[in-house]
Amino acid sequence: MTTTRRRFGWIGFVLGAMAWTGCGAWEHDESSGGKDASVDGRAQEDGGADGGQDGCPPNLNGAGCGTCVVFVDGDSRAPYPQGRSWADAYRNVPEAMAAARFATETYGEDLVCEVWVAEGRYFIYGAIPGGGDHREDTIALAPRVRLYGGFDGAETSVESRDPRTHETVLDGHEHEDSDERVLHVITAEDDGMMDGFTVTGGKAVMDDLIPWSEQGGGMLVLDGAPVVSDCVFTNNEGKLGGAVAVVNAALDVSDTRFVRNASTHEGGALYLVSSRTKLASCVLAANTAEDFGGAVFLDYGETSLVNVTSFGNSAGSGGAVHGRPLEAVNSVFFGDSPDEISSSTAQVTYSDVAGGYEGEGNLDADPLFADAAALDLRLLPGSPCVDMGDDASARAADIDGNPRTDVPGAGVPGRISDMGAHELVP
Ligand SMILES: [Ca+2]
Repeated sequence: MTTTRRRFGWIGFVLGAMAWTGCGAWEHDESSGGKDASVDGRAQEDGGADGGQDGCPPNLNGAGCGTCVVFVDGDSRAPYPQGRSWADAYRNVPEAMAAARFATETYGEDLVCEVWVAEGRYFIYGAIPGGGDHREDTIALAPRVRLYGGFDGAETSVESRDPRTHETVLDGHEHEDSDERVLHVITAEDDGMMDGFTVTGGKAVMDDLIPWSEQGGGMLVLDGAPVVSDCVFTNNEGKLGGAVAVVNAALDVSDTRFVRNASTHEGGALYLVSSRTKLASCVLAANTAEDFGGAVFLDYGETSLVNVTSFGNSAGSGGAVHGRPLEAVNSVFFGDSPDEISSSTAQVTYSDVAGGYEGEGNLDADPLFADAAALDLRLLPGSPCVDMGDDASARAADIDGNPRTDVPGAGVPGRISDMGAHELVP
């Protein structure tokens, strides 16, 4: 695939000026020009205080150089950044991902690299240098590389960041006022993970010369089993899968919102073909498809929805979900147009489905969202969905991290979990 060739070209661009000489020596290649000599000089002068460590390659430190973190901050003023600390942060994500990928592929099969991205908006179109088609610029997930957003830009651990406070946006546009957009903001052709981002602005439009150009404006998954958690996909477009397309691959998504994505054909938010995809504690809201599956289109494979709330999606058929085979539990499908679930083989249980759906524990009732017009889909006290889920299927916490809570007098005695992405905590 063209994007793969360009990605490896980019790694060479970043790291070609340096050479690993073994036994802890990371030296500059003098033949490559004076600019990188100052990079190497900085690394030797302030490597320790800057997050690096004497004798380790850039981004590696700790015992045996076994810890790898690559920093990204759009406000970084480092003249020749190597991503070794917040002060030395790269200014864009693809550059940092290339460095992390290089480290994992070079320094051992057990090495895991984390990429820490500070709050702000990162434009992806044009972020990868070179003369290629910038519509193909993308953030390529990779095995053993963990991509984290939501940092203020001073943290020293992943646990201390807060993505809800420090929104970190991966935007497929060239800049704020540009009509130029990438085909896929994120691409996965193997395992990988991302957590704590807003993904927006991708537009997967058909181009006969570019394979998969019409699938997954926000994210295209073609192989492996990547993991997405605590993200928002919004205002992405595609012919097949406005936000995400998964074809012959797996995807595990949790605590994630898909809002106002659009497809000109199938799958306003997600297009899943021969995939193994699980959505847990997710919201699907106000997505549109002109033909099938306002939020989700699926065909073959295994698709599982656990504690999902679907509202305000629309399509020609299957306002929330179209396709087969589907398994849904502890979920809410309400206010989608013209219908909720259009599927010949769906197992739906312990769920609230407008218009009703055959299956154990199902309801047909207004879920009483807090403010549906504003897409605030938390449950109000008195909601029929409270304490009506199947506890064995529910995750321990809801999309906001609230624990499962037994509300006295609500639901079925002995049951704790609510239906939908949100747990009512009185
Ligand atoms: Ca409950």
